[in-house]
Amino acid sequence: MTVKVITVGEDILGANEEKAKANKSRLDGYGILTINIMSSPGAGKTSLIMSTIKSLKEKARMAVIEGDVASSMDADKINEMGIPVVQINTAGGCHLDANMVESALNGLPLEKADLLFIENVGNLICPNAFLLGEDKRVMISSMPEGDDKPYKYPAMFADSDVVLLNKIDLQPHLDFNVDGFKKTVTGLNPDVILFPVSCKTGEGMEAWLDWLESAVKGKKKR
Ligand SMILES: Nc1nc2c(ncn2[C@@H]2O[C@H](COP(=O)(O)OP(=O)(O)OP(=O)(O)O)[C@@H](O)[C@H]2O)c(=O)[nH]1
Ligand SMILES: [Mg+2]
Repeated sequence: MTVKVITVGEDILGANEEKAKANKSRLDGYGILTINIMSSPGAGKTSLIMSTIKSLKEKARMAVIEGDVASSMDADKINEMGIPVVQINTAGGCHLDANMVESALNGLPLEKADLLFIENVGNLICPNAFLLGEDKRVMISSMPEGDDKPYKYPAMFADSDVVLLNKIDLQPHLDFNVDGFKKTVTGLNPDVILFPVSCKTGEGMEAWLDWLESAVKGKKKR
């Protein structure tokens, strides 16, 4: 007797892809640029969103979806800034999926937004395997994590459009080989755009903001 094999992973991913396409066309209909932000826990996703909101709030109407296993701590911070936000709690789930994002979209004033940030669950293993309906994927890798992360978690780097190397203000305290890191990341992903930044001091943020602003404008024109 042959053993029955159920390929659950593929089926789930297939269904997710369909839902992600529906989310994307819904967001396209509003001309919203959607950014899926991925990183390990604590690399600076919420800090990046908050610092970007401060810089762009006169130029773009923003909204945020926060993904965490538990708590609404990140969403509370965004809410205090007066930006529409929905928190998704995955109750143990280690990534967001398109179904969760669809529910969150129902709670946001999409007709009043130009730019949507989706903060994924902090995890370097699998968030890249789940499309959400985003236009661009932005991965944050922070200096204290070490310069070997692209070797250990290659798919996350390979599947991102932009990599932000965050916490560069800490470089004097760390043995982090910036050139080696850049070489490994571009080896995995030749088309990647890499910005070294500090969400704390603002260093390097201008290049990120310029890229983002022109992406928002490009989306509106379509
Ligand atoms: N020194 C320094 N600290 C930073 C920088 N960016 C973020 N941090 C700090 O790093 C810690 C984690 O930042 P968060 O923005 O909460 O990270 P996160 O990726 O959203 O974390 P999770 O949502 O828990 O996955 C906080 O204490 C931030 O103040 C930076 O550029 N430099
Ligand atoms: Mg966060």
